[in-house]
Amino acid sequence: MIKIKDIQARQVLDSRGNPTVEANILLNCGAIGRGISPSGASTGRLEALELRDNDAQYLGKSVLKATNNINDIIKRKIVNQEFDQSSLDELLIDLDGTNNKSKLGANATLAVSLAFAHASSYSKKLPLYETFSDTTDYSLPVPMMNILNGGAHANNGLDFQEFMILPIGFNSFADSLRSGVEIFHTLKGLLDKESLSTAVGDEGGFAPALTSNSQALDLIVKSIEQAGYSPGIDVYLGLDVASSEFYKNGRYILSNGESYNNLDFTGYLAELSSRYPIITVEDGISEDDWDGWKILTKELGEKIQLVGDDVFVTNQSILQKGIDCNIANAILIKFNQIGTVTETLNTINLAKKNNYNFIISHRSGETEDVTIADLSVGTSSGQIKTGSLSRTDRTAKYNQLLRIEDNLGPGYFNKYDVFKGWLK
Ligand code: 2PG
Ligand code: MG
Repeated sequence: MIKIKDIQARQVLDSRGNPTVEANILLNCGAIGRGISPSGASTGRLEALELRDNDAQYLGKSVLKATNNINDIIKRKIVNQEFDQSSLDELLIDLDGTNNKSKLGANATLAVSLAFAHASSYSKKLPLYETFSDTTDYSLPVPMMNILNGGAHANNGLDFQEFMILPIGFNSFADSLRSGVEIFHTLKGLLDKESLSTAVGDEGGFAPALTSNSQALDLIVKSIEQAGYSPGIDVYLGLDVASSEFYKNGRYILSNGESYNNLDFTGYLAELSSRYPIITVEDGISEDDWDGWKILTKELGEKIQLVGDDVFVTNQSILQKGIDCNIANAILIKFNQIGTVTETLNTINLAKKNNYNFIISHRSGETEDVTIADLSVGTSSGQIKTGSLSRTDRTAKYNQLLRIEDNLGPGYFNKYDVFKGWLK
């Protein structure tokens, strides 16, 4: 148990220039820790609440209610008291008292929870990733790099939100990262040549005005080859369809006017994943279409990874329902969808126990906080989704993984077969 001496919260900015919550904790032993909450754009309906002021400041987006909750309600309960991570998180959950953190705000509880994780690892003189694990079973994750952005993260008319590369066939995280960077810059050259925009979207990937999902995938395959790598051997592809964004009245409606029911949309995704070396598809079906999820999982669940993001929202009880209904085979993990470190670890443990893959993920609104890099190593997630190869809010996480790899030494990259024989 560790005694907290002081806590201070303030409003800072995220990568989109919107306010977010930062908390700083000082322990009695002199250790300090800082946590900053990220923020999503294509959020799941059942995510924990991000408390915003909705007044005249920052176009309604200021978070002074949340920072005041920390500086007042939470501070009064934790200063001069002793905690470990789970007892602190339990107190935050009890103090909030709602099932979606709507009283204190998940942006407030998470910033405190993260700050405590940092302070406590500092006080124990341990790297942060060690504090997320009971074992020494670490691994460096395969990065899912979102090099072409669409959907709610860009204004280019692409329906799918993320077109990702997964450089799997490498011996180290550093080499995997290097290949991703080389492919990213090669893609830039290809776009330039075709007079397409090389401006980037919210997660640092390019956001050119393309006419179809196939055109995006063709460009990526070409850039992998031109960079000197083999698609489907060294480097695989991944999609975040974020289909809840274009699911209306029971149909999946694309911007070219095509409209599908869940069966046909599954067929469309199956066709794409047979034509391209796609190994993972996130939110291929909407969070409001569990029947569709069953169809998708039956059709593709043996062949590729099917990731639930909006549908599970890092929530243990929703994931349990998904497991019971046999939907998806993987979950995306985002701290701020649930609001504390302990609840996040509980959801991860449930996924592990049920043989579901879990992927540690950033949000589209990020900051200099790199905790997710440590979380992915400490929990041996095997995969991390943290954007493209530009913008410091994204590359900061990759840089932290480079530091951790140096610290651990060789042999930790892609150590376990998280792709379960899905490699074609
Ligand atoms: C997602 C995330 C991160 P957002 O949908 O997976 O890429 O986006 O943070 O906007 O929900
Ligand atoms: Mg998603």
